[in-house]
Amino acid sequence: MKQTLIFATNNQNKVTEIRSVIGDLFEIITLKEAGIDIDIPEPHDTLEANATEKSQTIHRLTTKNCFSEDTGLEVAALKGEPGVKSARYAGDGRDFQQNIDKLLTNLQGHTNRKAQFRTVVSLILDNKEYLFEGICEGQITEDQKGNQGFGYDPVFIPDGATKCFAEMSVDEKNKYSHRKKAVAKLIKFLSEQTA
Ligand code: ITT
Repeated sequence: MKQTLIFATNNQNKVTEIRSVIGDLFEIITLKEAGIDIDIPEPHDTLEANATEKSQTIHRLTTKNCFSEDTGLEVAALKGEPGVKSARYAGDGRDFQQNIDKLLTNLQGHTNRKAQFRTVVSLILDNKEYLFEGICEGQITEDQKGNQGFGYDPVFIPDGATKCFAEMSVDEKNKYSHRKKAVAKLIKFLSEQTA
């Protein structure tokens, strides 16, 4: 029987991307589909602790196997910021455009445009937690381009590509993506458990 996992997120873009990687291997239930309507807290100062907080919150509510992920954009010239604060960089409105504007303003005059997306997945399987990491290195552009994806996608070009994430389809983004790399580790782990 196909394994079912609740995905502890309120971000529909993440659901689309992760479903595109997982395919038919596992069944992913969103919070909405599980009838859960809460704003999961992310109070900690590391991606790992926030990912754990999200998966444990949903596990406490449902007692079911579940996973979450927390992602941050870590910019070298800004000493790793916005990092864990990526969603609320320009304020609690969590506005993608305002976040991009603040990032480009803070990077004005910087020639070092190096950055990385880092995703931490927290899986709770049979009451035990497992963490998986995925990193995608790249550059922050001077101007934004494209209208696909979400968040900082219009200003991030992954190493090895000539266009930014927001100019790519989900499948193209998956060739480089931090999220894809973390989820590939999750899939490998789950496949080994059920083999
Ligand atoms: P959940 O906590 O409900 O999963 P969220 O949107 O709050 O959703 P995060 O706390 O992980 O997710 O926020 C990370 C922010 O970083 C997110 O709001 C985006 O602005 C940005 N982000 C994350 N993944 C991204 C990606 O693949 N491409 C561009 N920006 C991304």
